[in-house]
Amino acid sequence: MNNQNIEVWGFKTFRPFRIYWALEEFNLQYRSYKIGSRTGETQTAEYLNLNPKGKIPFFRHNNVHINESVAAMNYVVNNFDRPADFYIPLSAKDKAKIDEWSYFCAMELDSLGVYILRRHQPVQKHGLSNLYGEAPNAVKTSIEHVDRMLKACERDVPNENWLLGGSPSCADIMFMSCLQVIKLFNLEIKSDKIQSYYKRAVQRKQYISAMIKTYGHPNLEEYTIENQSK
Ligand SMILES: N[C@@H](CCC(=O)N[C@@H](CS)C(=O)NCC(=O)O)C(=O)O
Repeated sequence: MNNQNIEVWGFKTFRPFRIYWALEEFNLQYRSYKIGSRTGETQTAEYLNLNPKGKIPFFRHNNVHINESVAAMNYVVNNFDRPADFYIPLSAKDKAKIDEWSYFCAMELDSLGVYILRRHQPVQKHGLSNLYGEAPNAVKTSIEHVDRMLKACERDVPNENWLLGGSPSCADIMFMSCLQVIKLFNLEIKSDKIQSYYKRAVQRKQYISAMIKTYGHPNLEEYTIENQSK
């Protein structure tokens, strides 16, 4: 497919990161607009016309407009020339496994985990309780949920390589994007296996390029949560 005119809106947070990592894996040229959520930039008439949700990320390729990060990541990996070192599943089993990781990450780790925490933590702890209300029990149970879900997926995290074998796939993009936020919020990752998977993954060149594009730094340690987009 023609790879001109790829554009991404949004930065400083884990959801645009998913798209940047996919684009870097596919070595595609793209234009990125560094706008943050809740800065007012997502609420202009011009932006709302592009993305009525008023959120980031937003992805555009010619007349294809996508306002969900997972859908945009999948669009990139399914529609451009496949690089040798990125795994696109061919078997029904591996396709299902990648879907399983993607939905698990989007639903259990992101929506029911770190995003609940983000919305209801007190502002001093980098939450948005000023907007969404304090909810200590929701915060407590979301932390417990992340812990339980990491324990549940540990069995499927390999001791070497990537989730589906020798090359990264969308499963890794999704899992790493969530592990990033889990680390930003200083939640404990109790599993040594997941810790060592994370340490391997952050060394990948394309991951580092996507980190720089998203956060302005190659690694999370140089980045503080105060800087992150909401
Ligand atoms: N399901 C969406 C979630 C997008 C989302 O919530 N983005 C956050 C920043 S990472 C945002 O723009 N929040 C502002 C708001 O909720 O108003 C996706 O994965 O793209």
